[in-house]
Parts: sequence; C-alpha cells; structure tokens
Amino acid sequence: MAEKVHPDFETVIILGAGALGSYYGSLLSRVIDVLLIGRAPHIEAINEHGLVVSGEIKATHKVQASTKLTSIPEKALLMVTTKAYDLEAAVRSVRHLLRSDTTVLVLQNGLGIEAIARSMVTQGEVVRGLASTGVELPAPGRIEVKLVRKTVFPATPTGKRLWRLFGACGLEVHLAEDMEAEVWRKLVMNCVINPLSALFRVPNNAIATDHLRAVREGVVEECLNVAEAEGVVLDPSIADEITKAAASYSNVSSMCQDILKGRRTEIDFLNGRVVELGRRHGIATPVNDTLAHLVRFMEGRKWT
Ligand code: KPL
Repeated sequence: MAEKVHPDFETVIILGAGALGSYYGSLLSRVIDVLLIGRAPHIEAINEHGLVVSGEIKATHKVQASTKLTSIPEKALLMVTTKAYDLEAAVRSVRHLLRSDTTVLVLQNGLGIEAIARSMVTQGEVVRGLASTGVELPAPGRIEVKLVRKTVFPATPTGKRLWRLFGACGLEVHLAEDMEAEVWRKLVMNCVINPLSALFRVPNNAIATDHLRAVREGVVEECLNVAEAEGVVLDPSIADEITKAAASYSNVSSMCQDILKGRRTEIDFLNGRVVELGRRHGIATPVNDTLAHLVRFMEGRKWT
C-alpha cells in the first residue's frame, strides 16, 4: 500500500465489497490505494485474476482484496457498502480498529442508516452518501456496470473532501446543501422502483408503464405525507421525475437482484420504514404496507 497518496485520505477500505463496493473500489484505485473486504469466492477470484469490470465501464483492476480487516491505517476512508440489514454487524466487527482520523462513509439504501452507524462508532466521523449506480455481480471477481449515476455527499467539509477524491477518479459527484431532503428523495424513488421491479422480476424501466401509474402515485403520496410529518417537504412533481428516471434505467434494481437470488431484501429500510413512521404519526400508508408484505412473501424463494 501507500504508493498513491491523496491529500485528504491515505487509503480507502471497502467493507462489504459486493457489486457496488467493488465498483467504487475499482474506480477509486485509479487515484488511491484501495483494499476490498468481502466474501471468500469474490475475494479469491479477485486475488487470482484481478477485478474484471464490464458494461458501461470496461477494465481489469489489480486491487488488494481480503476476507478480513485486521487494521485500519492513518487517515483512512472506510466505505461500508454492505446491505442495509448487514450494516450494524459490519461496523460492529471493525469498531475496535477505528481511529480518531478514520472517516466512515455509509452508502446503503433507506432511512436511519447514519444513525445505525453512529450508534456503533465511538471514534472517527460518520458520513452518509447516496449511490444510484446500477451494478451487478454475475460471477465472483466480475462486476457489470449497467447504469452510471452521480454519487451525493453532504455539502460539509468532509463531504467536500469526498467530492475531491471521488471527482479525481472520474466519478460524477453532487454536494447536497440539504442532505436530509436528498435522502428522502432517494428513499421515495427506491420505495417505488425497488419493490415493483422485484415483485414482477423485471428491469427498472418496465415499471414505468401506465398500468402501474396509480400504484407509483400511491407510494409517492404516502411517502410525501410521512416525509412532511418528519419535517421534510418534497415537491409532488417527484412522482413524474421518478417515472422518467425509471424509464431511463435499463438495469435490474438491487431488490430485484436479491429476490432473484433468493436473498433477504432491504424492504424494512424502505417501504417498511415509511409504514413504521406513518404509524408513529397516525398517517395511513396502505400502498407501501401492501408492497412491503408482498416483498417479504417473495424473500428467500427459489426460482427455477
Ligand atoms: O438504488 C437503486 C437500487 O437498485 O437499489 C436504483 C437507483 C433504483 C438503481 O437501480
């Protein structure tokens, strides 16, 4: 390590390097030393053949990779890219290694992500980022970039340092003045696209159909009511923005990938969380509740 030194960070460690984490790791390795921490088959394949990236970006990267994190060097950026439900356990497993100069960046979908990480971290700083890029992991050691979208950080001094680092390797980055509103905007989009694409097992653009307009609008309306009760006012035009965005996404959402692989999903951090907050505020959320129940029914099933 320590060949490429960036002024703000000396190393990037990606904890939970699946599809998205490997995507960021591969790009960041252009300008800074990167260590990927992930599951054995993926890590072994990377150590043997390099990380092979295809799709919108094509490259093979020699990136350091391991199944276990044993130390955190000075001025490290620790990016946690696990699924939302694995975040707590992932941070707990490394918290004894954190230093006061470690920056912990959490990039999961959903609400309450930063609070989970903060409750685990006693040293260093926690920052929330938002990722909308669509990446798949077709085989260990290989990722396919299906959709490239900007990464969002808060417009804080640390957010600006992240903006410099990510920008230096060609990633499009946006600094948000109102990060809470951005988190909600992304949440509403995920509450529409992820469960519908997962339930029908279709790419994101298929759910932009007119047949699902009423469902999409129902999800959005309930989310906006709950957001407002939480102190975040979003413009109702977001419903059309989401439909337009979905129509331009030919990738398969992360939730649809989870359902296809018979895995757990992030539904409790998305529509499930909106339902929970709605209950707390006395706001009805029947559309989100129904979608959450349907997705839970699909979790863990095997498809032939
Ligand atoms: O965040 C996503 C996800 O799949 O989780 C979107 C933006 C919907 C891209 O697929």
